[in-house]
Amino acid sequence: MPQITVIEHLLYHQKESPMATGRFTRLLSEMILSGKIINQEVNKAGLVEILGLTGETNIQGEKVRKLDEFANQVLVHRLQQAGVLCALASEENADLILVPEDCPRGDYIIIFDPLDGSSNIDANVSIGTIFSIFRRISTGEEPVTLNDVLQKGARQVAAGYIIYGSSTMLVYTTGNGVHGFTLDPSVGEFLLSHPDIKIPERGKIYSVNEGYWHYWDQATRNAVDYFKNPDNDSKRVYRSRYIGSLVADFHRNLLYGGIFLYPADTKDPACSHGKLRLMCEANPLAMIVEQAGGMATDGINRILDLQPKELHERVPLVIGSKLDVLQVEKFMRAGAASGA
Ligand code: FBP
Repeated sequence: MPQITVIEHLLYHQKESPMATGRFTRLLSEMILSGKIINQEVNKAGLVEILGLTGETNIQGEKVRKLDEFANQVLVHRLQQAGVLCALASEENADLILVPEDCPRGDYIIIFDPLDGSSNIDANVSIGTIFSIFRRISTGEEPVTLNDVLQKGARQVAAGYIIYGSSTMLVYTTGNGVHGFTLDPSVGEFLLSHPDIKIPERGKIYSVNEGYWHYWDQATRNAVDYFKNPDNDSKRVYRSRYIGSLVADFHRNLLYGGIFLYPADTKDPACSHGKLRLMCEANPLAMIVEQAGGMATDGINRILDLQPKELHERVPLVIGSKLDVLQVEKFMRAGAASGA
């Protein structure tokens, strides 16, 4: 396969859309550079004073890790001065981050989870950066408001993630399929390694934290139970795989086929609507999985059709191979109908 860099890939696809101005390529270049800087720090985390906690607690009520904070600072700094954004939102920041007066601005809005799976950082488990890109709604001199950001996922113009694992990969979509690029450390470039990724229609893997079984409603239990003995058909065995790092679990299922679930549960009031964030986790991964032929729901409703009400709202997430997600929907609808 000819060695195509991600920027060449972007420029090639940019030609296909007459409206293209190069501003999107500029934005993604800043995301890519930020990813390379974060990757450097992640790779040598055990050698430099960057493991462990900062002592702060973030808007999610989570203890902030030093690498989380580092990744967030790199992204905010690089993206704010990119000249193509009017606002940013981070999982680590309670409020919208506006572009300073003295910086050139644009119409794009980016929402990101600087380091997903951060609870796994110190144990050298794959983690990732997730991003979602919209165009602002308001026009002209009007100030950018939350209304510009709280758009349905279906209005995303692009989404992607960078996974820092055995190799570092960028996976993104602009609505023209899903493409994966692997970072070649010897040239410092993300090179096309997984063109036009398609997720198998039915998987062989289910990923869910079964440690929360006792906090699930009956419909959720029935759905998860299904993957342990699908249609009593011993030939169809699903393997259980749960890394506890959303990007890593999602990426594996995207390539191999499978389903990831983070249902609502009663273990913690904060998780009564699931743990994962709609804007910076569910929406971008939902756009990617749909572009790869898969599906993403909150158990019943399409994630990309959900109207966000808050920047950090949580949502139950069922995502992956289409036939597996539809299977879960059957149980959730039956549960909703019977009030189980
Ligand atoms: P953050 O690290 O970005 O807060 O992400 C949340 C997360 O770590 C996901 O990556 C993962 O899927 C989930 O939480 C694991 O949660 P749990 O430990 O409850 O299974």
